[in-house]
Amino acid sequence: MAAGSDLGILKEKVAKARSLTILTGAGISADSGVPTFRGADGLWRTFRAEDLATPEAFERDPRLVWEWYNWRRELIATKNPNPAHEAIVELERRCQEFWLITQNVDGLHPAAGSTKLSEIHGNIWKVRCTGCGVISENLEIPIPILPTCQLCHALLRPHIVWFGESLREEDLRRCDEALRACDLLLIIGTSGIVYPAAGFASVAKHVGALVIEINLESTPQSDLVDLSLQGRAKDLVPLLL
Ligand code: BJW
Ligand code: ZN
Repeated sequence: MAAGSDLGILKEKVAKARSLTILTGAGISADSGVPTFRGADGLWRTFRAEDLATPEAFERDPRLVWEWYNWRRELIATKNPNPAHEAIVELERRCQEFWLITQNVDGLHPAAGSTKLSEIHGNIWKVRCTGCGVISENLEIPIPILPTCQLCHALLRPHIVWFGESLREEDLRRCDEALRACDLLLIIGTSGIVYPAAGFASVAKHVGALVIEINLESTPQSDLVDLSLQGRAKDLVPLLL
């Protein structure tokens, strides 16, 4: 848990920020009951990323990959945004120049009401056609396996960025803009291992922003950031308001 004086300073910095950028990861949704990827109860303890979260895995066994996504969609559908997601919506409302970058695919930020955001790893409630590339919302649980495109009948895939795939150009451009413009970057609940998001703290530091991390534990970025607050996102983020 952070010292009270740290929180006081941070609250003031947040209130005075000219341009605020926030990067979130699975830790913020852990407080809603969505499993993280790494750590003791993380998804990668039970499932191998190479078998499920790569384009090669989908090519090899699309049925297995869709079964995994159906299981996750079923689980996420029962979860709701928590006070940390809600506090971020309020920060967006208060700060004129604001951008939220989330690695989360669960859709809990938009569900809470965030509008200025990039979901850089995609969204589990969207599907993309492997033939014509059309992206559409799909809230079916379960999705009938194997789903096909109504337009061209090719196989649909989850609209998710898997390992080895590039992030969308438009998202990368928008994130870069937000990171270079901000005077305060808040990094919440990410292990800071997966690129390119793992490099975002350095970009913001490079342009002179104050960088603050909120996490249950230290990360590879902890030595680089200006302040590292240890605790649960749902407890700490609302204290910034
Ligand atoms: C709490 C908490 C609470 C818990 N309160 N905190 C440069 C160097 C080396 C490798 C690469 C590189 N550039 C690219 C790569 C390859 C790869 C990569 O980074 N690999 C690393 C593993 C080394 N990156 C890519 O492939 C990316 N593409 C790309 O860069 O394209 C160009 C390129 C390709 C290949 C080579 C070179 C360039 C794409 C990455 C896509 C990531 N996709 C995933 C899975 C999608 C599947 C799905 O969700 O359906 O996205 S991986 C998984 O990790 C998921 C997450 O978004 C992502 C990040 O995880 P996150 O959010 O940090 O979660 P955890 O579980 O790791 O951590 C949770 C944290 O919360 C912990 O710290 C806890 O302590 C904390 N916590 N409870 C506060 N209550
Ligand atoms: Zn199609």
